[in-house]
Amino acid sequence: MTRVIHTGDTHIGYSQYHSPVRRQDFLDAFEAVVDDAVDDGVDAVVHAGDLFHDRRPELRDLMGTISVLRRLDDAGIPFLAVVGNHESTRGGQWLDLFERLGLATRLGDEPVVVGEAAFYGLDHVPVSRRDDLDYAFADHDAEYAALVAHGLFEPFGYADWDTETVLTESDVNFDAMLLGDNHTPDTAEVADTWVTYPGSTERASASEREGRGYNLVVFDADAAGGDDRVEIRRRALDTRPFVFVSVELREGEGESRVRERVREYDLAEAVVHVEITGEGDPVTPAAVEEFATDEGALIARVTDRRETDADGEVDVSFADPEDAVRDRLDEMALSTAARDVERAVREDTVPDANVRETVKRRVEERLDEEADLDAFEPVDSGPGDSEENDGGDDQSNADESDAESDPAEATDSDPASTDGQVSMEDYL
Ligand SMILES: [Mn+2]
Repeated sequence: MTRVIHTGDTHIGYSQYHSPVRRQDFLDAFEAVVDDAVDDGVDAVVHAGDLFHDRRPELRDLMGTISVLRRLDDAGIPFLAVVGNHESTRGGQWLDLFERLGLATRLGDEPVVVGEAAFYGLDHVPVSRRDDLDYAFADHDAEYAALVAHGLFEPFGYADWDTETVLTESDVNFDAMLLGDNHTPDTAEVADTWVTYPGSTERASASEREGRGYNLVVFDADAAGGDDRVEIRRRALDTRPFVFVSVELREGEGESRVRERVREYDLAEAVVHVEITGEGDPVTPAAVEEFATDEGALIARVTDRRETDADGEVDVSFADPEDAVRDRLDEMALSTAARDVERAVREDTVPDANVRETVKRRVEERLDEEADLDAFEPVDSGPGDSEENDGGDDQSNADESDAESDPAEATDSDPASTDGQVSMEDYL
């Protein structure tokens, strides 16, 4: 019998909500998985990619990761992994560094045999390069074979990778595909092969509502019930509590009703997401957020779904769209650095192909001059709305997407974004 922990999407180094506490949470979750592996004496830990949140983890995240991997190594438990899309660099991979240190094995087309199972790896490959894949894997003589891969595979949500094609074209007959990339845990059977995602180990977005965990996969040729037995069990992790409050306001109701609803929950140390719908009076998101943190929440975010309706009458003259854009920009109290980004994206003197490079250069120039950190502070150009705009309300959705495509987040007024953590490249 061979028992392995299958985990992935740990996203170490992610300062979610620009919070150092959240950043630590992601490393802690990885450590919790490794604790369980050591306590339980499993035969291996299999990691299906996105160990790091981006391709440039900071030294403290690298050191934290190395010390966790060292504990696993001291316990004699191998760490077998592939490279995910978030952490992938053009040159060598971080995983190669850990392999060089003797702390990890990078899986590929040669089998790595642990007990009764042979493990193979398939790093994340962009859609545009998948046609070149030949799924050629070297032979093995173990009882079972498992493919560890990072990507969005059928039959689960957002899939763009056909699982049956992979299984049909592979030289090896896989009993299981142990996957990463989709943060929602799920298991299915495709052409007699188990296909499973353990999900992320900390919520990397507020859309990841259900509890976090990992898989325990058991390969057991001698098990009762036949010789083809692969069992996948899910185990829960104790992670940062997230509280979701939805408030539907009726005519005449307002902030006090929102507070009342928020107070019904246990907010202690939690990330709190409040969603307001319905009718009622205007609510200041920042005030509700402050109320929730005063009541013990670690972080609070308010999304007022009514806003788009309320602002229904936007006065835009299409005679000159540039004027309309300029007016709106003036109201947004953007920092000088954010304006740099905005200009680079919109200016027609910068060809599209150079936008990324131009933005990167301009931000780096500002970061190089320490005196210029003020350039990252929002300016008071808007008529009156900048006072309560601490970046809380209009940033409330910044973490909803895993893709980090929102350049606004990188230029957020939060001090964390000025200490060099944010790499523009990852946001564009
Ligand atoms: Mn991921």
